[in-house]
Amino acid sequence: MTDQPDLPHASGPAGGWGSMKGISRIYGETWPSPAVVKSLGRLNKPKGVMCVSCAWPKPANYSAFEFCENGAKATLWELTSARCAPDFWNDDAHSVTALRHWKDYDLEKTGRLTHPLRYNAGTDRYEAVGWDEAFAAIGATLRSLPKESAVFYASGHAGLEASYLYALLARTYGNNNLPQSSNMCHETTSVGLTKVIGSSVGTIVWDDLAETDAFFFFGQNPGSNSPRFLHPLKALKDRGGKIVTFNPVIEQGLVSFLDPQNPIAMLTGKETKISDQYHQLKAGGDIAAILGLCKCVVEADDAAKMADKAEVIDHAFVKQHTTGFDDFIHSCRTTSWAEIEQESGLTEAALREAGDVYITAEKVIGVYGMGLTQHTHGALNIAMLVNLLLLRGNIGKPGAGCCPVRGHSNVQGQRTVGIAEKTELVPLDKLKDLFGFDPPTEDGTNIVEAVQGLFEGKVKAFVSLGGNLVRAVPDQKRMEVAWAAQDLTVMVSTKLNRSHLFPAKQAYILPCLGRFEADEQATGNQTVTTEDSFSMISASIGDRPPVSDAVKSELAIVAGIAKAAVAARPGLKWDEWTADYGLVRDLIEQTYPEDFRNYNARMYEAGGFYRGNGAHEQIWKTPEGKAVFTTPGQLNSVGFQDAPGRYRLMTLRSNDQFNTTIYGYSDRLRGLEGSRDILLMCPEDIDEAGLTEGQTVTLTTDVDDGQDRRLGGLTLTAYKLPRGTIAGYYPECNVLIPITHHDESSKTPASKSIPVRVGAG
Ligand SMILES: Nc1nc2c(c(=O)[nH]1)N[C@H]1C(S)=C(S)[C@@H](COP(=O)(O)OP(=O)(O)OC[C@H]3O[C@@H](n4cnc5c(=O)[nH]c(N)nc54)[C@H](O)[C@@H]3O)O[C@H]1N2
Ligand SMILES: Nc1nc2c(c(=O)[nH]1)N[C@H]1C(S)=C(S)[C@@H](COP(=O)(O)OP(=O)(O)OC[C@H]3O[C@@H](n4cnc5c(=O)[nH]c(N)nc54)[C@H](O)[C@@H]3O)O[C@H]1N2
Ligand SMILES: [Mo]
Repeated sequence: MTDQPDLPHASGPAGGWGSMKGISRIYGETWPSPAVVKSLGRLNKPKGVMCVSCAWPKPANYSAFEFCENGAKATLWELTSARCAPDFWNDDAHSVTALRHWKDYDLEKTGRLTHPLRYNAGTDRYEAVGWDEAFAAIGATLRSLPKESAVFYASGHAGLEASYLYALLARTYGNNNLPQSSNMCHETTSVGLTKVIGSSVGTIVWDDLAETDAFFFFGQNPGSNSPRFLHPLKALKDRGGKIVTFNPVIEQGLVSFLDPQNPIAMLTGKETKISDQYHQLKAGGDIAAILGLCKCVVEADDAAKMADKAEVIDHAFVKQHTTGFDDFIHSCRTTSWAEIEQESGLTEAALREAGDVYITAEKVIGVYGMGLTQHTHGALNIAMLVNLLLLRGNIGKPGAGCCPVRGHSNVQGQRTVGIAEKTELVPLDKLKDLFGFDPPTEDGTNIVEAVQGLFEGKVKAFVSLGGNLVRAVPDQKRMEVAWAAQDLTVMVSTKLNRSHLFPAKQAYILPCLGRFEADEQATGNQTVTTEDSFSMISASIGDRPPVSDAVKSELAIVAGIAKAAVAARPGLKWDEWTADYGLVRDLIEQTYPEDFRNYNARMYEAGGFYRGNGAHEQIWKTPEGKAVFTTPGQLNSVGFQDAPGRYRLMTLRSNDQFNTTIYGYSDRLRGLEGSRDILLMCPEDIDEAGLTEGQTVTLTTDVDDGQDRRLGGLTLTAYKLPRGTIAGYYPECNVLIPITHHDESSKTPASKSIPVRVGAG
């Protein structure tokens, strides 16, 4: 355990002047108009714009500046004055093939896309095309293909209205092939949490943050990925609460925070210490670590019983609300501390110290992110965290619960309104009634299945509502070849990205409005809505001038494709819906009446309106009607054996990126500057491997399936990590992940524990 962790590389606190510098550097690089500052002031407020960055909730009692470093960067990046207009392609150096040698950062820097584009194989360039012509050609190709061979992917950006119609487009076209970015992200949550508490989303609400006694963090990095979370963390520390963190990397945001919105703190440099305890466990060591915590609870409960003291396990809760308790307790008692230490990489003493905090706190929130979801046994990681919470009744009472922190701003909401490949999640009968067609009943493909379909040549057309799938998925090298072999790629995008550079036989880039821009339709400027990590639904209204006259809204583009690809029927009113998004909200309300009651009025409520969640009320929608204790079948989540020379590679995000969008080369909060082509390894492992810090190394995937996966040119960087755990950046390392390496139940790629070897050169 590291009580006051000494940082591996010098870095200031999260927030503070560093975050101001980060924002102003992006301002200097993107040169948006000064009016942008006004847009920042509207962020995350009623009748304002909901941030395009992460899905952290928007408080009802908002502050003057309700945004963070991350949100400000994403805003400035979207509102850049740079334009990637059709004349970009006139430059001799700008063929599609040549652009493949550009870095992601340089592609993004070309600016916002202004016109619909079609690939011309003769010139190896994209060229401007009219919207009607593009829609007609896309529709004709889609209609000519077998229905099951087209895939409709969504990254978690687009609002609920466009997303609902997108799902309807796929179903009226004829399939449920609706994979989404959560398939690479929190699908483990959707599957894992549903199994154990009957809810696919987190159970806490905003007020719980102010009531809790302790946060337990497992593999979530608020400093980089959801910085507005740092405010409730600081508030907890100010009122004497505890924070305990489990993470192989010492993340600055979980060490200390200097509130950039507090002028006195900024001037005095008075930072808040965040984690009381920081446990650097092995990548994939969470099952053992949490079992250790549970063992402490069980032992303390036994001791209390012997001494006739108050019980430590909430037996009344366990009896009334759970099943599987006896088996689970048995595994806590019979698993030895030696095994737990071996598998977690933590000492019994450290785990007992963390266990004491858990036992002492009346109300605990368990927070997690990709550090739990992106493993072969990711769902078991989540079930273990739920076990820990259930022992003391920490789900469904004020100040307590399970808090998965979602990524994209509307990633959770897109699933809510029907972007789902699993038909059990969608009220198909309602769709049949509303629109007068027979929705396809066969499940569609998730991301892994879609990529496998691409590799096998079965997938022939890919429509993408946002995102950069070629860059975000595993097996990226194979993906580039398979993507380009399709008949059709259609990408609804704001900026140029790597997925555009592997055009299919017919390839279109359709540029869309960003969320800050006014969305003028026949009935006036439109409102869109999003759902955050706490299931709150909020309106968002853009007011900036559109990036060009030739871009369309996401909803208008979805409707345009649908009109061309799907047979007309009286119930399908694509034009009317485009004219008035309120009509689409009415349809959403009719499809999901419990969640969206009085939708058009309630969406303007400060902080959004709550969609509700059974588990929050201790109603467990599991087959057993109870919350489920899970007895672990193994003690680590990695799904492969340790072997000499084999390491567990974690793929990390820097503070200077939003997924595949790279803002720059500063990972300020980890003290790493200037390059993303690095491999982090602890000094002991570097010595043992006979390597030297600063030398160039190559990573090779240690999986024997006939594929050669390697990534060279990485500078070996000594870093404070547990033995055997190494780290590189996402998406650069995605060439190394086999598509078959995923969570067993949800198929979320296991991007936090890839078996690799490290070689010189
Ligand atoms: N600035 C910025 N913000 C973002 C994003 C971004 O790319 N940049 N992406 C957005 C998206 S889509 C998402 S999903 C979220 C992602 O946000 P997070 O869920 O925070 O995801 P990561 O940063 O990938 O990883 C989180 C942490 O897991 C730790 N970790 C790795 N392996 C393990 C393990 O085995 N056990 C434990 N306990 N910890 C482990 C890593 O060290 C890291 O600190 O952020 C969103 N916000
Ligand atoms: N190795 C590894 N791989 C990972 C991860 C990891 O931790 N490690 N994380 C995974 C996770 S959590 C996720 S969510 C996925 C992300 O995968 P994706 O969601 O597919 O990727 P993004 O980088 O978020 O997509 C960026 C692109 O979206 C487009 N875009 C931006 N704003 C808008 C908009 O408003 N509308 C539209 N239509 N387009 C827009 C731009 O063209 C931009 O280039 O990656 C996954 N891949
Ligand atoms: Mo994500």
